[in-house]
Amino acid sequence: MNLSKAVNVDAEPYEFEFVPEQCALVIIDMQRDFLEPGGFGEMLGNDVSQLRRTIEPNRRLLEAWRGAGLQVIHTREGHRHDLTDLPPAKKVRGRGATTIGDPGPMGRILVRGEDGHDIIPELYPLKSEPVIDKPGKGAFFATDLHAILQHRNVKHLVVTGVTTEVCVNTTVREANDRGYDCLVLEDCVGSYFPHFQEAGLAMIKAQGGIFGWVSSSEKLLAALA
Ligand code: TIU
Repeated sequence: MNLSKAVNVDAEPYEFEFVPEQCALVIIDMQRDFLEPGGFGEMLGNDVSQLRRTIEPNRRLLEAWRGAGLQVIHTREGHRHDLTDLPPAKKVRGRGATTIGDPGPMGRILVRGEDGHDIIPELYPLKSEPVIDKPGKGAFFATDLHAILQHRNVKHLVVTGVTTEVCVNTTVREANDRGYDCLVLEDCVGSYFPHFQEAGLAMIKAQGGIFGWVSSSEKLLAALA
């Protein structure tokens, strides 16, 4: 594959064009805390099984992306052990009996270094793939993601992960304002709420692609083949 030759993907609102060597796959927060029982997602009152359909399409995409020699970046939402980067408002939001930093079956909830904070085994990062630890919903806030992308001359992002309307949407909006073209793959992003999945994707591609493009892993893989 010629990594400097532009590729076109069937997408909405119109085809997404990217140069493979200038494109990174950004996998958002595919952590046990969101996808397995006993973590942050369940603590917020969600049925985490809703997100698990995203695992296999992400796994296939990641395998193909790595096989083509393209760039991969992973993110994780979470906080320092001493919780000094946890806004008090985020700690108390939801009025849950258990909150961020409290002990759970996978360790302290949403705390770096704990089992629940780590990425699920199916999508585990390679040593060569940067992992961005972020304290917020957006992957650009209080992280070095923009610097890493700039150093690597990245201009286009393929964004996958969870959840569609929260960390995926926030990151796509942050990326869009920084000048990146974002392609979101509907089968590789997931929400605890079907209507937010639909609305979250509709908002991205509306108004001529106000925040970016929407396609599927099947269409992206077909374009790369
Ligand atoms: N609650 C919810 O839908 N999501 C988050 O809190 N974080 C991410 O989306 N990663």
